[in-house]
Amino acid sequence: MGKMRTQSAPWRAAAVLASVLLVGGVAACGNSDTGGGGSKDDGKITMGFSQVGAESGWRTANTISIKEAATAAGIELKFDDAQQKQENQIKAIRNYIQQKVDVIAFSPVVESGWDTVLKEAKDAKIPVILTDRSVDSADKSLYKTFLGSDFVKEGRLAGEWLVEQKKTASGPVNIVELQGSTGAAPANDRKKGFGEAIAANPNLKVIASQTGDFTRAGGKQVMEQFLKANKQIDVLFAHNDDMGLGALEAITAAGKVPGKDITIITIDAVKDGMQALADGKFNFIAECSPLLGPQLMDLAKKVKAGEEVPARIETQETTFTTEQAKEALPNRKY
Ligand code: GYE
Repeated sequence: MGKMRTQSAPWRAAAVLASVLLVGGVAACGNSDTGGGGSKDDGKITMGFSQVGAESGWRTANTISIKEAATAAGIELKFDDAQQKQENQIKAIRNYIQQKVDVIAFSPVVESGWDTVLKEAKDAKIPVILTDRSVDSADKSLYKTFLGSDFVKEGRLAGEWLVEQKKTASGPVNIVELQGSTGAAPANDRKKGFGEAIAANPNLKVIASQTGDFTRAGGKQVMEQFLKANKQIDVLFAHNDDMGLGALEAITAAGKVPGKDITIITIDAVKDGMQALADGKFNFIAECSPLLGPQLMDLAKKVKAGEEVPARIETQETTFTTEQAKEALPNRKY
């Protein structure tokens, strides 16, 4: 206190204000709904996590990141694989509510249809963290934060690269698009971002666009159909590496050279995708990082402690050409 007296008036005012805020903050914590569902208070955090599935290399890397980060953070992880089905995710979340976990985290298969179950979690006072993909719920109080990429931006970066590559094209450039899983945020948003970017050049036309469900098998099968139905395909835009990798087989089987006869753009930058890019079979990848585990565990601790967290935490990402892939590949973690 002696020190306080020597402070100038503005400093004193600031100190008083700070202590008022501090007290206010503590009081708010006491009333907040982040208390962790009334589970036994042994100091240990239990997280219930509902994963989309195991549809892609990205997903595998994401699952490993989450499991490893939970162990490292001393968080007990209950993990469920929804096999790409929303109903399975809803079931898993209801189980976690019943088990009174401290935090629920999940990566929603699709964007819509979450309000009811999220409301159930809120009523049970269990905080929810969205990771990787978001929901379209209007009520933002149904979850604490969303940690993940900007998928519209990824699509836009892919489209902008193509616009630059084809800026001198004098005739039509025919693009086929392999979409991600129907209704999933990354499928909706990547399509949107790409579409907006290529509108800058009227020569660039998406002549066919279908879902390949983010899988290699899906990418191969749909690309086969595209190749049968369309004589001239100049560009493939695949919403993830795996579908692009599946499409490579279809393109080669059709007697075309991937990366040359057909320019291939994908998203993710997982190891197999980066290898295809380094080999010149892909031409461009917009990165989407699956290494969300450590940040997720940090957020879980903060949320459990009743601390404020930002409503949106965006993953930092880059893009790769063939030359850049060759350089980056030896140090890639996934
Ligand atoms: O791009 C794809 C995965 O939600 C960002 O899901 C993720 C996407 C990723 O299956 O490979």
